[in-house]
Amino acid sequence: MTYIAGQEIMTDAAVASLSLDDKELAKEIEASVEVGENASLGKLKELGVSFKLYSHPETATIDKQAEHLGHLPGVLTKNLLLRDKKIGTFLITVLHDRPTDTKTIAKLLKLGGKANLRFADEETLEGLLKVKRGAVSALAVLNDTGNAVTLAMDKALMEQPIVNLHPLRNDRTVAIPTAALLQFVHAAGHEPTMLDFDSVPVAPPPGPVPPKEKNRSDSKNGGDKSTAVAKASASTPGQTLLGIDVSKKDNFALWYTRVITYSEMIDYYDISGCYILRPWAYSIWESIQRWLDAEIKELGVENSYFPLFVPKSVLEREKDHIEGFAPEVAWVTKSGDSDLAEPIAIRPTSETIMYPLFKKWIRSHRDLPLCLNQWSNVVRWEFKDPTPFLRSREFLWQEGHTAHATFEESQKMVMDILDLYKKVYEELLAVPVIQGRKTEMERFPGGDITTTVEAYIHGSGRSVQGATSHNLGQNFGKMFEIQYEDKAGGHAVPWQTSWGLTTRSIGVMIMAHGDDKGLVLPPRVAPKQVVVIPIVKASLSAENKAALQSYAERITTDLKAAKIRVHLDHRDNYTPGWKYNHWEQKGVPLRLEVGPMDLDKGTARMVRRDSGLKVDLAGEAVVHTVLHVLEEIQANLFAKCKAERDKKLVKVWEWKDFVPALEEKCVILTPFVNETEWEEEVKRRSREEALAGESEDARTATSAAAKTLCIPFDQPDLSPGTKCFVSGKEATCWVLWGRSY
Ligand code: 87F
Repeated sequence: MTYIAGQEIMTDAAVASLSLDDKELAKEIEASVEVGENASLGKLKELGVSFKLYSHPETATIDKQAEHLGHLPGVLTKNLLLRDKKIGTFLITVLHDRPTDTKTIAKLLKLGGKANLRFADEETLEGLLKVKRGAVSALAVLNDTGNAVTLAMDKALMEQPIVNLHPLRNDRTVAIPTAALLQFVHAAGHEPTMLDFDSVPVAPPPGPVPPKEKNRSDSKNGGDKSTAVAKASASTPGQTLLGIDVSKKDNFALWYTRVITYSEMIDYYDISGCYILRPWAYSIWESIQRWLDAEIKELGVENSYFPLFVPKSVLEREKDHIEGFAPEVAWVTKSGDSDLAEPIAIRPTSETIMYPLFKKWIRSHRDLPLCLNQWSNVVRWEFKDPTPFLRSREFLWQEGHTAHATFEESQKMVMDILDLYKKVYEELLAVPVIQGRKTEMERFPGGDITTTVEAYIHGSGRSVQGATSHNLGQNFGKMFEIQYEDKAGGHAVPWQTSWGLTTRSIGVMIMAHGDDKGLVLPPRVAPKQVVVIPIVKASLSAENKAALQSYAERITTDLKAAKIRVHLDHRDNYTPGWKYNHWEQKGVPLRLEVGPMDLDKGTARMVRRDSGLKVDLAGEAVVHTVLHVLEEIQANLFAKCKAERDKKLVKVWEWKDFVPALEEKCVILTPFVNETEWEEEVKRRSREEALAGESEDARTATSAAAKTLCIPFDQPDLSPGTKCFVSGKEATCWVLWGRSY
């Protein structure tokens, strides 16, 4: 449940299962704000702060809060009320993974060696802040009207855009801009003391525990990285690196959130479901674009650009096509304060924008084939749980639209494109896909045939539609009255196709390969394929430093000359250990460490991101080894992902084995009668049975139901008389089922 300053109510499906019904909750909040029962929300409202409010079961600890809300945009905080009888009482608000032992906090507060901080008891807490243990946050200073409490906040928190806090009750969490939190505490008469965790030696952040170096002649320099990180935090300001603090296996959704933010791919935005693609992510999109753009041009497709806006009358011209999608269309209804004469839709797809022009341009058989593509953004105002890349309200894609003289020619285009989509996934992103045709129920209703590539996410057990390619038949041609004079001088309607691949593909790749250290990028799309890290020790003479620097530069230049995307990280305010972690989180396929011993011996140490394997290379072998190993990593990622998928790809012949296989996170091939009623029945029954069962996944999942993914082109043998797994009728084909995104 999301509530924005009394104006907008939205369901966030990730917490929806835990929420009250939308209307009830909105009313409750409205009422509580008005009577001042939940004064912190009232204060936010009074200050004009936009906030989101999440409802969830009571979360008395930070771990519980993280479990329920860790996947949401913004950070969580740890909050403590500490007291020294002589010095005073402190409300401490720090990033959730900070060490909060009283000694560290006393040091950060600069209280001197004599301070004796203790956790305040419940009575003190309730007396001063009027809040229960487990519901404390910085917002509680509102109740400290006598200024008995000193508020101390994590300095690094100020760099975070959004913070999630309990609004004085621990069955709610409010998300506000961090700047607004400052505004709030100021308005409550508190000037927070800032705690600078970089100023005192603290333990290294949780997350990737760097392996101890063995047999590394330079281990004194780059050696035990956990020490390196600890030292980094201790000695060099601004070096704190948050590690991925949750494993992919334990909490997939939270892991994904951490990976995409810590790798600097995604940042969040004030509008739910809209995300910023940072350069690290956009560069991957550019790689996909570069490759696919060249390939579709080879097929004779030309790029073009059509407007973002669609007049209402045009969008609704083709009612059947738009009907099911209507709730997702976003509209512009005003310019300034004046209503527009006719509302204008923002394109959710461009059939209705392009086809009136197809009518104008296709007059003779000589105008065919007309094959256009556009790279653009589209907006679909989805109400399902948004997930960066996988389901966002605005996304980037290419949409291709072609018109042909014959069905055969159009179908060839459909299949050629589908093959390119398979290659994008398998050869660029290293994710195996299954090609097939959608069932009647799942196909795009505006067309005749929908073909698809379906990927599988091992970590969540869910499938994803990777891209689709449609044969539209003559449906749109008839609707838009596209007619041309054929060779015989008669009137003919062209056969059309449309096809699209979106930025969702990047999300699939992240989910498929990422690990507990962060992103793992396939070399073919990695913005940087190699990072070179010089191991420069403070004790090195200026002369040796310069020599090491130019050695690292030479290696970098050689790699660049071989067209390898390489980055030399020569920043002198970060330790090598910090840099190792940083580039690992960002998924760079290979790291080359060069230390003083390497300089002497003319070597470099190569470390693989996919396997962690380390090899010392002779200088002259660096370029060709790197080229070879990059290919090996690409192949290895695909093979690993395919093996994981194949392990979960099972055949089921009887209904009794179906839901148990789903619970095992399988994608399931079944003999099927391929009738819509039976497909609906499977959806209904699988949801019911899963929800009745014990499975945590099913109960918390966005959708517990299985749906058909496709009728794979690659059909196993179906001997005559084989029964459909659900209806008992004679099966007509093998169908692939799964839970999906
Ligand atoms: C949402 C709102 C309005 C999907 C929508 O798959 C319309 C639509 O037509 C809509 N969501 N679709 C189907 C899109 C079909 C087709 N268009 C070209 C593609 C690939 C690219």
